[in-house]
Amino acid sequence: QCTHAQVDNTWQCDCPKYVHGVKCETLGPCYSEPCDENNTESNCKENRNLTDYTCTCKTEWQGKDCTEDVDECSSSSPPCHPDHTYNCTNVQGDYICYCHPGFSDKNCFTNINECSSVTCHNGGTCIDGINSYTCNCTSGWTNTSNCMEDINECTLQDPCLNGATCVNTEGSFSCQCEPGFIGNLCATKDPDFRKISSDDNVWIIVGPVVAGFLLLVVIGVIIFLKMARKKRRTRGTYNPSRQEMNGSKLELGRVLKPPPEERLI
Ligand SMILES: [Ca+2]
Ligand SMILES: [Ca+2]
Repeated sequence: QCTHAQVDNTWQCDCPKYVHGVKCETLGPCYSEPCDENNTESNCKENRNLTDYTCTCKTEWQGKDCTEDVDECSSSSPPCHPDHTYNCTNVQGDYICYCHPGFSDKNCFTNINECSSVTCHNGGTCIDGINSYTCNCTSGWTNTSNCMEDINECTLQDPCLNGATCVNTEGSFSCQCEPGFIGNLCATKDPDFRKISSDDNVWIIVGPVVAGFLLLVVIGVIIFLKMARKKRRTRGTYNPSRQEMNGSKLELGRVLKPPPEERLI
């Protein structure tokens, strides 16, 4: 596309890319597109006197025309994380980092958060590890099953004190205290219970026994007295039941006889 100025006999040409000269008669060094277009960041650049060109390569490529692969794995600073990678493999135009379990991304820098796919139950907290996680369970739950399994405190180490009965529950346990003890673990002596047992409780048990004994004595005395009267009436007759009582009547007689003697004296 040229225009000719007749006045001063000059040409003005609009040349294609990398074509130079007043009449576009000179082809520049980039005209032949020497840079590999897939491997370059920007267009080919020519120097001022059109004797040379420069290709700006992508990082994966090198060489004048960006056609040579860069061996990233052999470079002075390999891209793969040194501690998270067990192998770096170079390929044309790229490289591959083989990450240790638990790490991800192209260069193995990311510690995978295993907690993102885990639920710790019953109020537990997930702690991310390397290729692992831990459920920090609330008390009463075991972390072997993401805090879903109850700990049987009673079978592990009976926490109840002073002879209390341990009762396991989901996520906890309880102690059924022996009389005289209170508290969650039955560790405390019940001060009220102490008074009852030392004073009142003795008489609750002993009182009826004593009362019953006294009652029996009174009844016995009454019966003895009645028998003593009947003894005189039934003397000389055969009566097994009376005779059975005679032993005691005789004793009673002995007991009863002295008073008249005393009176006689
Ligand atoms: Ca490479
Ligand atoms: Ca439990």
